[in-house]
Amino acid sequence: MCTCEFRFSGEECASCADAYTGLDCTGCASGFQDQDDDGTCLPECAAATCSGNGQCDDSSGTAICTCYPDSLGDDCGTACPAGMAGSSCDFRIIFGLDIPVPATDWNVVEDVPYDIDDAASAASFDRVAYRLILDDEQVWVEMDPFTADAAELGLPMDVLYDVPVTNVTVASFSPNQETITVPSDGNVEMWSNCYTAGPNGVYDYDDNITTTSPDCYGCVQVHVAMQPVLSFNRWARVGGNLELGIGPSPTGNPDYTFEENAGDYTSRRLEVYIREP
Ligand SMILES: [Ca+2]
Ligand SMILES: [Ca+2]
Ligand SMILES: [Ca+2]
Ligand SMILES: [Ca+2]
Repeated sequence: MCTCEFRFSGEECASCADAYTGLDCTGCASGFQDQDDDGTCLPECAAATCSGNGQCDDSSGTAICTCYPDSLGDDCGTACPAGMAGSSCDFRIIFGLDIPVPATDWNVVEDVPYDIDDAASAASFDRVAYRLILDDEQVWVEMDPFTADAAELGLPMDVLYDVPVTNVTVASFSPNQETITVPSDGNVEMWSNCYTAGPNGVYDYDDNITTTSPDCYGCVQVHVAMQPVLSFNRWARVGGNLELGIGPSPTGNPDYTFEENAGDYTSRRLEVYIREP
């Protein structure tokens, strides 16, 4: 009876163990990898590794999942309770919106085709989060509240916020935006008005509201360290297409103003969450 070395198997240890292949069994079999070159082959990332609920990375030699904001577990196989999300499933959704392509002049809240609008049920909250899903990319950005009124966290119809925000963290599933785990300062730009590019001449984290023109263009933008993380514009405009982005735009204005790019994505969704202690 043989006790085989770890790469071998069989009665006389003449064949390769499951993860290995080759004459001397030093290669990784199909579905396995040795990205860290330590001689041990472990499963590589596959479609099922993260249960379809996260991103897989095996560059360290071990397949590791980073779960989307509404699932947990090493394999992202545990879903948060319905309507809950966040790294501890402790955020509750208050707005959900499947974003259309054309801009159709949303001027009052009744114009916005929310499929979830639970702001009225909100208790006091100590964190807020915005989540934008664009096809297989998404971003979750959370921060300390900039208002105590949950209704004002949705598309800003009769309020405007051009304010700094604190303790911002970002979970990103887009090559265009990094994940930010160290709480950072940021700012939000949220208004229905038209706006100008401001002192630096580009549309970005620091633009100027045209206060005399409410219901004119519209933006919901979250920025961290002067870089756009999440942008959703043009919803108060008549005509053209909506504007969406994760991270700064690779072309044109960093905050996607005037890009009219919503049609570049097949699925487009904005969600707003609060954490109620
Ligand atoms: Ca290895
Ligand atoms: Ca600017
Ligand atoms: Ca802006
Ligand atoms: Ca309008």
